[in-house]
Amino acid sequence: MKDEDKTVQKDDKLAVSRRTMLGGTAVTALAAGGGALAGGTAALVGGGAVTPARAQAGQKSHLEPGELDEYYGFWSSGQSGELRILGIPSMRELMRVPVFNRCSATGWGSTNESLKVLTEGLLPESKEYLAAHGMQTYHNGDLHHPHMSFTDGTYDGRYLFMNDKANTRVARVRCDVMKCDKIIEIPNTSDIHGLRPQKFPRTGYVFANGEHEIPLPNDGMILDDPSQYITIFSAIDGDTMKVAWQVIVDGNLDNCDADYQGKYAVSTCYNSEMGMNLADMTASETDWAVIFNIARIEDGVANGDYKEYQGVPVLDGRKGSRYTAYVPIPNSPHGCNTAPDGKHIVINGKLSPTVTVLDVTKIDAVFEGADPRSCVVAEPELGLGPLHTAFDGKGNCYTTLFLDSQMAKWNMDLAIRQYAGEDVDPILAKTDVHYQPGHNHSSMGETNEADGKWLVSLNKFSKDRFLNVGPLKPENEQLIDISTDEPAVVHDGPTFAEPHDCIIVHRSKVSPASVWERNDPMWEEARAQAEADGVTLEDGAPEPIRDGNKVRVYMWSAAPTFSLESFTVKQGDEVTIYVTNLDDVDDLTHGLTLANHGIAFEVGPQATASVTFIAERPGVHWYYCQWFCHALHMEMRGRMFVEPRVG
Ligand code: CUK
Ligand code: CUA
Repeated sequence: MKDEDKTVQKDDKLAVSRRTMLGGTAVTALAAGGGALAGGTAALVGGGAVTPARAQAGQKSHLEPGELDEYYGFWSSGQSGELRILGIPSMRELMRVPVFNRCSATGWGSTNESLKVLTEGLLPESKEYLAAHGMQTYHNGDLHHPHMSFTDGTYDGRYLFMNDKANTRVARVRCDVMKCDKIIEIPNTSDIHGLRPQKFPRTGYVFANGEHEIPLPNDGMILDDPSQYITIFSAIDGDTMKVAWQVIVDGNLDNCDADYQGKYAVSTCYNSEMGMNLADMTASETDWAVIFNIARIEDGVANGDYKEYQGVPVLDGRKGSRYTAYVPIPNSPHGCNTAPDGKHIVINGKLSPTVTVLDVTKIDAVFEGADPRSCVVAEPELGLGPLHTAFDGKGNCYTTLFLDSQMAKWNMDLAIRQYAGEDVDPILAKTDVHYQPGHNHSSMGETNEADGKWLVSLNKFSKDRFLNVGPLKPENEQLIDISTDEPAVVHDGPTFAEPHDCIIVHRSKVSPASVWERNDPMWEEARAQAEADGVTLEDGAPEPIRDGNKVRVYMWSAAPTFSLESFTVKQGDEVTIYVTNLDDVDDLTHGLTLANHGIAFEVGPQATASVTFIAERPGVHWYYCQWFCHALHMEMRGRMFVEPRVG
């Protein structure tokens, strides 16, 4: 592709890159019927001194040192299992928030506080499995979809919710401190994929799709009998992080979204055949979008029309049920995106070159018996492999075309008119992306405040876009300026495995703290234990507190010292070390690393963190602060003496 990047010689009449030309030609061909010509095409026919689209970009994406971004980007990391925070438009990575993974830097997965979050929501059968492997929790996750909580159709800055496809979990991150505070495993289903919060009146529910079909209960009594497999749609209460109800559906479930009315949620289904192999899964020409009627489901729960499995009311929403409607959609739809106009939901075709637009105002009639397809108001053909659609709030939609490696910009109104029989072409532009885009997301695009400024295309392959780093390549996430008629790629952003989805949130919606509140619930167990031991976390204790073979060490940190220069325990003791950071200064994080014990964790300003371990190694072991905090940071250390077992 290198040649395509090069600008054609200056004396060439058309001083445009080959890529621009290819893109432009496609636009010309596609727009021929509709007359909706975009800027790029005009530039081509004009000839002479034509500036490439890149230079015409309307907004500044490069920030000077010290300049702050206008948006937060909350990024999934797929199989890395963490949440990432980027600045948009600079695409600078600002932070990594461990969620389903373990983190060497922050101690997520080894501190008592994080282990509580990681273990308390596990199902008994997971705990049994993990115990058999000497594990307290899963060490991996597959985090695809991070989405913020809503109030009245827009982000409210309270929480971020995200799925774990690998181990069937849903997590919540607190936006005030950007730490995960709840993780639950979802019962009765397998492999949570699509996840979206309720937009209206508030979140409310977090909707989560179980992707892979399993028997219910999945206890080994049914094995290779797919006719008895089911898939489940779950509604989680975002405030309590408890599963409120579940609905059994036909086929499997992929992605989902909610409406702006608080009435419906919609999920795509790509295996209506219930096939167990590729050929069977793609055999049928038609799959469907499943619409969930929230009021009817809540009535069903209130009236006892369910069976309880693992403490959750499970309703039967299979075909013919009053709780659901099945809208036939061409083969294997994937993405599901509600438009900020509050009226339309776009179902992305994947194996079909089309997207299907549902009109939510026509869904009531479907539940009263109208033909399910009567809520379809447009089905434009966009190109090969449409996966996900984003919106600019001005009536335009941007759909990723996985196979074409393009972003199709199309107009909702034109698509509806075309479907109604008018001779118009809804496609306004096609932008090359590099390469094979999955999700895309526009600034504030999944809210009623979509502002049409930036679009990010999350591309699955980077191939030749960066220096070669070996067989495993980064993904390539491209920033696209959508503020002008012709979308322009303005930035390549390599990322490690493998963001599927992201959201772009205006910075006015989020205001994280710089210093923890001392009474934060995160360490409430530590506080209770200190109280029981007659000490405070802030004062610490001069000596370890012994309770049989359990020993508790309370210390504080203040740059550049720990309150204990040393402490002594006995071989075989179960030791818990609590560290409370007394510094209350912006950016003054300490840490505690205990050498040769696999222990390291972060203690933010005014935070408490703790670890528990067995002191099985007699001798002198240094602990040190691993977060550079002071000119005397290297001196911030102490010794643990472990007396050998006698006899
Ligand atoms: S999915 Cu990965 S590209 Cu998990 Cu939202 Cu579509
Ligand atoms: Cu405290 Cu480094």
